[in-house]
Amino acid sequence: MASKRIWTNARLATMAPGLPGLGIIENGAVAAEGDRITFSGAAQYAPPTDDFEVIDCDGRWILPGLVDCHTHLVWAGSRAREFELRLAGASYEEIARAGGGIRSTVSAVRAADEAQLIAESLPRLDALIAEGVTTLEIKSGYGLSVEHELKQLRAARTLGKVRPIDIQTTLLAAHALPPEYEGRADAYIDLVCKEIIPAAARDGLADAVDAFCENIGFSPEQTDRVFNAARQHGLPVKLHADQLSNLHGGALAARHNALSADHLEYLDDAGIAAMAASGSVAVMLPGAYYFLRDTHAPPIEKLRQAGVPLAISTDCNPGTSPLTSLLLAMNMGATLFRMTVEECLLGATRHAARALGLESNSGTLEPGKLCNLNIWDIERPAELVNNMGLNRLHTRIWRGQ
Ligand code: DI6
Ligand code: FE
Repeated sequence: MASKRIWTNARLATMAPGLPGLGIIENGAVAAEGDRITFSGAAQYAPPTDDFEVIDCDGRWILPGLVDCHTHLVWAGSRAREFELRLAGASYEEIARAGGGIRSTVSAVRAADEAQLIAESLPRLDALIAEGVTTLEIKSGYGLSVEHELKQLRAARTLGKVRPIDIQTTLLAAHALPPEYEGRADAYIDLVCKEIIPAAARDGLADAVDAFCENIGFSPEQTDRVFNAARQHGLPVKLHADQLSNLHGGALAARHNALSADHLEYLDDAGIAAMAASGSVAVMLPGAYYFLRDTHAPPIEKLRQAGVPLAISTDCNPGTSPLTSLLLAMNMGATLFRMTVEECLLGATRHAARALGLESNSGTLEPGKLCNLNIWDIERPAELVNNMGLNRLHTRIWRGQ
């Protein structure tokens, strides 16, 4: 029989859509059978505790497990040298055009076997887990060939077997042009559409497909082709859109009913309207904005007015956001993008789950969802956004355990 556990004497921020704000319940309880929540609400309505293992939370706060919905967590090597070059005045785009940037990580990833990729990625994963992340998206995009993209995706899937966390994988083969395709971007997109996407779909290694639509990445036309191929293989899409320039990526993503469009620093009004109509989530990545010392913030106020759901994520990657703290990402969302505490917390739970198509399983404390939750030693949820570097996680529960 499935184990039955109940967490009592807790204050809940359920993030449930039926409730206002954070869905706060002051005197609450959460019950689970096996890996699913069976009750979440006011203590007075909780089931009798007789056949439950009872965990007294001593008045602590329970929030849903954190969801980091946009990362490039699996890579090899370091780009700290590039960081020094940028500090000395070089721009990210200059370094990329000179063959550094993403391509230098591509060389390191191609040279590594799966075991090395896993070993190098585990400390990053463990940092996120230690802060209460229970669902994590990991993209490929540093292999850029059938063999190496699949290797990266397999490493990502394996991480979910060796640690207590739900991993969603995204194929980002259209991340950069591999050196052997220099000057032949359309031929590389052929490879992505005709070989890499089909292979990842065949092996069940990808839950979604992403692309980097950018002047230093791929054009809107090439992105369209990638997304059409993804659809043919039944895979949902998401997009790195309008990060460094306005290529109307937000609108393009919306046209393809993307789960999300991410970055969006240069998103324009038409893009906002298109995203509002499609229901795509806008994923904010303040770590990259901070690390690149960007000054063009995404149009948060207009996105808010248009009712576009906002998520927030680390974008953990070696070149533009070597960030392994979703808590700090929330702090940056508030300080740099002027997101409210409520937006940051919903953005790292309910809306992040939606950006992964996981809204029926994760992101809130509601009956029927996976029992992924965190017990925090805090006075109020705003502390999770306010603190910079202090981790007040008391207990992390993944799938009921
Ligand atoms: N946008 C980013 O910020 C990362 N990828 C992307 O498409 C950068 C990845 C890197 O520099 O290694
Ligand atoms: Fe990214």
